[in-house]
Amino acid sequence: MSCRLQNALLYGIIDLGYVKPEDISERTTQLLEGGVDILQLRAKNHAAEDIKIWAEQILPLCREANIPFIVNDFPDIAKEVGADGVHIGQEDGSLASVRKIVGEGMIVGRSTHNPEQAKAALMEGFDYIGFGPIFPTPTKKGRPAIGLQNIDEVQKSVGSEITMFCIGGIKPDNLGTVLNAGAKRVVIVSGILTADNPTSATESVKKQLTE
Ligand code: TZP
Ligand code: MG
Repeated sequence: MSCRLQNALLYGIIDLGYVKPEDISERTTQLLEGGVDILQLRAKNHAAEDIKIWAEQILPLCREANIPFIVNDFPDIAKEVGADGVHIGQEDGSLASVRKIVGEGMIVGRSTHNPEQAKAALMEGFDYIGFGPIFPTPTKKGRPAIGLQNIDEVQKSVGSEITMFCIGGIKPDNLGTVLNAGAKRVVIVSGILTADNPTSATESVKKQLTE
């Protein structure tokens, strides 16, 4: 599993802020066909019982594509459905508290918003970090953009030890700037989900990441 994580360049998210429940399977298939390397279900302000149902819907599609499936915010749901991992934010408690629920084998990722949080996540033992928001983004309202200036340093320090994904406001047309600033891996949410053709949007960012 850690090898699949280490090799991942593009992290896709099925975010219920952009995807209607009835479109979850179709959108998942599009992202997988386009070449995401890891996929998360993120459903803010939705009931846990719905999130569990959606997770059970997405999981077999990720299994078929041999892609790790991550559940945002809910370690217990991740464990119950047999997901590959769980993602938590700064306010979601310690790694130890999540490990108590999911055990040792599961991927656990942490959102980080500055170099200090990134280093703390490494020290605590998280498997990967999200680092951002790099640019302002409607997907995470109220969270100020941190800009490009720390990417290189954090990628070289923390990112040489655990997998690091830059996140926040990244689109096909500004991805080059993020890569030039030192990023190696990215999470793209609205930049893919609001595209006319999510499959080709995914393909085009994947191409930029692999070139
Ligand atoms: N964490 C930091 S920025 C962000 C999250 C979940 C939102 C990323 O979404 P988008 O649409 O790619 O800016
Ligand atoms: Mg959270």
